[in-house]
Formats: sequence, C-alpha cells, structure tokens
Amino acid sequence: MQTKTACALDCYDACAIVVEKGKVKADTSNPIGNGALCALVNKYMDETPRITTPRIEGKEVSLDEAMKAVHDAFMKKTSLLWRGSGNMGVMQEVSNLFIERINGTLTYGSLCDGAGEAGILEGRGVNRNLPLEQIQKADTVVIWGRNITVTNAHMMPYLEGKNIVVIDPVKTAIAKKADFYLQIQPRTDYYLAIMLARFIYMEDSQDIEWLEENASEYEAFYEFTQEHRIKAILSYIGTDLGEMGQILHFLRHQKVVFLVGAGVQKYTTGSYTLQAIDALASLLGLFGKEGCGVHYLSTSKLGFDNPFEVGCKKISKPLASFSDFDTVLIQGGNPAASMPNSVGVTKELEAVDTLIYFGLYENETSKRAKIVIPAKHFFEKEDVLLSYGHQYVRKMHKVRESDIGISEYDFTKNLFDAFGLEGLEEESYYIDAWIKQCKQENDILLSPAHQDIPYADGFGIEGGDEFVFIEEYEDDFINTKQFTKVRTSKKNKEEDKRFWLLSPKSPKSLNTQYRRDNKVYLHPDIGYKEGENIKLISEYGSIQLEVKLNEDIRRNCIVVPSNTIGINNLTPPISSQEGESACYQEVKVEIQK
Ligand SMILES: Nc1nc2c(c(=O)[nH]1)N[C@H]1C(S)=C(S)[C@@H](COP(=O)(O)OP(=O)(O)OC[C@H]3O[C@@H](n4cnc5c(=O)[nH]c(N)nc54)[C@H](O)[C@@H]3O)O[C@H]1N2
Ligand SMILES: Nc1nc2c(c(=O)[nH]1)N[C@H]1C(S)=C(S)[C@@H](COP(=O)(O)OP(=O)(O)OC[C@H]3O[C@@H](n4cnc5c(=O)[nH]c(N)nc54)[C@H](O)[C@@H]3O)O[C@H]1N2
Ligand SMILES: [Mo]
Repeated sequence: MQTKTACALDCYDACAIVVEKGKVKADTSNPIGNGALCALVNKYMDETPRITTPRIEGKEVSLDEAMKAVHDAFMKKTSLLWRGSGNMGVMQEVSNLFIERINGTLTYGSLCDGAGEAGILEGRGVNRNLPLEQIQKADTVVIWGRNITVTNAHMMPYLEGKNIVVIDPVKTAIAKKADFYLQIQPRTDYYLAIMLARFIYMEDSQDIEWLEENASEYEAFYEFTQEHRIKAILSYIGTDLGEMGQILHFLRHQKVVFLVGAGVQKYTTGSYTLQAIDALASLLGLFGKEGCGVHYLSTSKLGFDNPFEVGCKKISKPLASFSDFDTVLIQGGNPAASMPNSVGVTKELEAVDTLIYFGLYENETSKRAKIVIPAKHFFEKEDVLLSYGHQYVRKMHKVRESDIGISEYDFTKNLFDAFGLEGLEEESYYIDAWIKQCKQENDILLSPAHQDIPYADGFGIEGGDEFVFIEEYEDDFINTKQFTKVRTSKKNKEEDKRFWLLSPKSPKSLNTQYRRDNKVYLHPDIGYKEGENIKLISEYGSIQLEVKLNEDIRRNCIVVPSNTIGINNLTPPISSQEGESACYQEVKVEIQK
C-alpha cells in the first residue's frame, strides 16, 4: 500500500512524496522533484526531537488542561494570532476562522518575499508562476540572488544544457559552474537591472513589437534609465563595461529566464529591484512567450477562493508589537529568532500576559511561552499543499499515526466548541473546497491560476493590461551612507570599515527548524583566523561567533546563515518601502575581536 502526500516545508520545491511500508520516498510519477528527497526530510527532520507534552508555565499537563488554559486566555480582551511558515499546508489558516469570531487580530506583510512581490504587482498587476516546463525551454537562465543548490535543489534538472549566468555577492556552488558570474555589491541589483536596460536601449536590442503592444510607456522608461549615471553606478555595483557586455551577450535575441531569489530584496528598496528586473525582462520581450520569463516566489493561492479569508483587524507581521495584546498565539513560527531585531522582539514577547506557542519543536519562542501546545507533524494530518515555485497542487494524506499533539483543525474545533460557536464545517469540507477548485491534467492537480505561458494575454488579473514601468526611485540609505562615499572616494580616502551582513538559508535547516549554526563565514583577506571567536556589532545588537574562512565571499560582506542562533540581534526593526516586508540585509556590521 502506497500513501501519497507532499513535503510541507517552506521551500520552492514542495516535493511530492509517497510512503510505502513506513518508508518515505520521492514520488517519481509526479513532475516535481528529481527522484530524491533532500537531507532535510531524510535526515535533519528525523533527528530533531519533538515537543511531546503540553505545558503550562513549564509544568507538563494533559492536552485537555492546556486547551482549557488556551480557552481562558482567549476570553481576555485583546488577542493576536501571529502565524509563521513552519508548514505550508492550506489548513494552517483554519484558525483564522476562530480569530475572526472572537474579534481578534491577524497580521499582514511578510518576513520573506513581500518586498519583491510588491514590485511584481506594481509592474505586472499579478504575480503568476512561471511553469518549470518553460524554464526547461530557455537558452539562458540568469540565477539572480537565489542559492539554487541549497534552497531549490529540485530545479537543477531543469537547468541542464543552458547558459547559466549568476549574480550573487557569494560565489555559490552554481556560480562556480556558471558561464558568467558577477560578484555583485549587495543591494545594488536595482542599479544593475537599470544599467542593463539602458544598454539594451543604447544598442537598440529592445523588442519593439512586443513593447508597442504590452508596455507602450517604454520611451518614458528609457528617459528614466538615462537619469542614472553610467560610470559612477557601474563602479558602485562593482562591475565595468566589459562585464556588462558579457551579460548582454547572454540576454540578446534568445530565450531567457530570470530565476530571482529572496536575496535581492531583503532591503527597504526590494520592491523596486523586482520591478526593475521585470522592466529589463519587458524590454527584451520575455513575458508571454515560450521559454522566457521571470520566476520568483509566486502567489500560491492565486485563483483560489480561500475559505479561510477573514476580515479581521491586522497588524504588521515583521514589526508586530506583541505587548499591545493580552493574549498572543504563535502558530508554526519562531518570531523570537526569525523576526528582525531579536532583542526588541524578545522584550515584546516577554511583556505579553499570555503567550501561547503552538508548534513542533522547542525554540526561542517556545521557551518564553506560558502555554505550549504540541502540533501534529505534516505526516500526521490531512491537508492540501500549494507551491510558490511551481504549479502543482498536492492532496496531503496522513501517512502515520501519532499520539503526539493536535492538528490545526482540531485546535480550532476545540475552541469553537469551548466558546459555544457554530459554523465550523467538517475538516473534509475545507480540504475538498481547495481540491475542487484545482485544474486537473490526467491525475495531476494544478493551480486554478496556472497558465502554460503566463501573461500571453497581457498583464493584470484579467489580462489585457500593459506592463507598468518604474517612474521614481528614492533611496536615502544609498544617498546618505553609501553612494556619497563612492562619489567622494578620491578625496575622501577613509574607508567604510563595516561589512554587509548577508543571511542566506542553510542546507542543514529549514529556517530555524533542525540544525542551528554558530559561525560567521568571511574572506581570509579580512584578516581573521579560522576558528577564532569574533563579535559582530550593529546598531541593534551584537553576537559572538566562530570564524570560518571562505574565499567565495565578497570582501566587504560577511555571511551568517539564517539558522544561526542570535543572527537577528543584528537586524533592523524596519519594513520595506512597499510590501511591508522585513529588511534583514539593510544593515552593516562592525567586527570586534
Ligand atoms: N535548505 C533550505 N532551503 C530553503 C530554506 C531553508 O531555510 N533551508 N528556506 C526556504 C525559504 S523560507 C525561502 S524564502 C527560500 C529562499 O531561498 P533563496 O531565494 O535562495 O534565498 P536566500 O538563501 O536567502 O539567498 C539567496 C542568495 O542571495 C544572495 N544574496 C544576498 N544578498 C544579495 C544581493 O544583494 N544581491 C544578490 N544578487 N544576491 C544576494 C545570497 O548570497 C544567496 O546566495 O528558500 C527556501 N528553501
Ligand atoms: N536574518 C534573517 N532572518 C530571516 C530570514 C533571513 O533571510 N535572514 N528569512 C526569513 C524567512 S524567508 C522566513 S520564511 C522566516 C521563517 O520564520 P518562521 O516562520 O518563524 O519559521 P521557523 O523559524 O522555521 O519556525 C517554524 C516553526 O513552525 C513549527 N511547525 C512546523 N510544522 C508545524 C505544523 O504543522 N503546525 C504547527 N502549529 N507548527 C509547525 C516548528 O515548531 C517551527 O519551530 O524567517 C525569516 N528570518
Ligand atoms: Mo521564506
């Protein structure tokens, strides 16, 4: 007997899984995946101990007692549900229905891809997924701020035989194999896209026919690119005309796909970066054609009528002020470590009267919670999985029994009952509601928004709209602290001794789940020794880490993976100009021995 399910970890791949006689394997009958599952599922997940018993103020209690305490907490005046992305199944959101009924508060905004998504919406009106099959038909794939072998490993088979261009401040594994690699200065991808666009106009390589029909304001955009000074900006990006020529060689008159990752947009200006990359793609006429396009984290719920959409009050997710609420429920997340500015966030969480943690593993947040409710693992419940990286939808079946924990549906049902509320349907009703809306091809479910060639009928939700170019770019951070330094560098020899703090994902963790790290990776030329302990200091806090030398990292950057204990002590409590997203990399750090 085989049971089919999928991996609910927050990842582009959202792999299809079969379980046979207790053995977990990749489902090779499904187009996603390359026949293998990653080490997170095969190894690190299994070695991580679960929370097995509910607790109230550190004391182990029965699930009934713990749920009674949760009920009492929600009787108080104000409550907040802050949900993380520990499980990407749609059923995570069923608890919205309870929060709505008690007049509680939810969050808006993002810790993840929100800035980039806002830029895409600005330009295209809707953030559609570019199907894997189109990526496979490209001549050139530009991997732009995405660490594909770590965060999106199942994309690799789709890249075979292509010209590969990589743009990243770190010479990643894929960069080492690339046909062209640009070790870009962090936070300058917007400028790179604008410069490339300007050169495309200068050499008349733009796709006039496509532009006339789909993006007719392109002349105004040309004028906008001309406001950007070439020499100063190329030197600021860390490149030159020669390298620009090499990139253009891979973009002109061929099928090009941009695989853009979270790395380019962990900044206040993240939305403009995505809009500029989209504008570059538009100039080349890359939308609505076979083998072309921009692949970013797409809106996975696009096209669905979401039964868990509610009209609650909402506060900012990356800047949540927890202490404004009597009761805070943290579900499927670890904000004490994953939100920016951990020092401030921790104080906020500790000031909450009743903090409830509902999750699988112990972490910085569970340790501070008054009530801890163990969750069921995605192998232990029914669900539906959508993906931001591809078009396939998967029904998730329970593949093992467990006495541990409670599912999100049962948690919600328990509270509906305790409050004497009516109107919650059966679990299967909601699962069917999602499944029923999918398109179907043979036995495979597809997102209702899926289009083989997205934007072939134009932009906007309904199609028919034009692409909207950027008209304005304001950036105080660059102008005051960075850009001026470059412009005056001849006179002012004093160098900025601080380093850009990059926090990409780790191969051994899924965000803060599984193995945690305690190292800082930096270039040997910076002058520290392997194994040495150093202190990193920013305006917001500090951490002590062990040095690992790595020649692949740009000399003005240091890398502290996002699973590192204490990384977010260093990051700023700010949100992006558009998209209300965290800006983990809008910070420079000093090193002290
Ligand atoms: N193994 C594993 N896989 C994961 C995750 C995990 O924790 N572990 N997390 C999942 C989640 S939640 C997400 S959102 C995705 C994210 O996955 P990705 O989109 O790959 O994002 P990151 O790993 O954050 O960073 C990607 C790359 O951006 C580069 N970078 C940093 N700053 C800049 C910059 O200014 N410009 C450019 N051009 N590049 C830059 C980094 O060096 C890094 O190589 O991965 C998912 N997959
Ligand atoms: N410095 C820095 N910080 C970052 C990032 C970065 O690039 N740099 N990346 C950000 C990004 S992209 C993201 S997406 C966020 C992620 O941040 P969070 O959403 O907070 O994710 P995790 O820290 O992995 O915590 C997930 C928790 O969910 C719980 N969980 C897992 N499965 C289930 C389930 O089925 N039910 C319930 N109830 N709980 C479950 C687990 O106990 C786990 O501890 O982190 C962000 N933080
Ligand atoms: Mo993410």
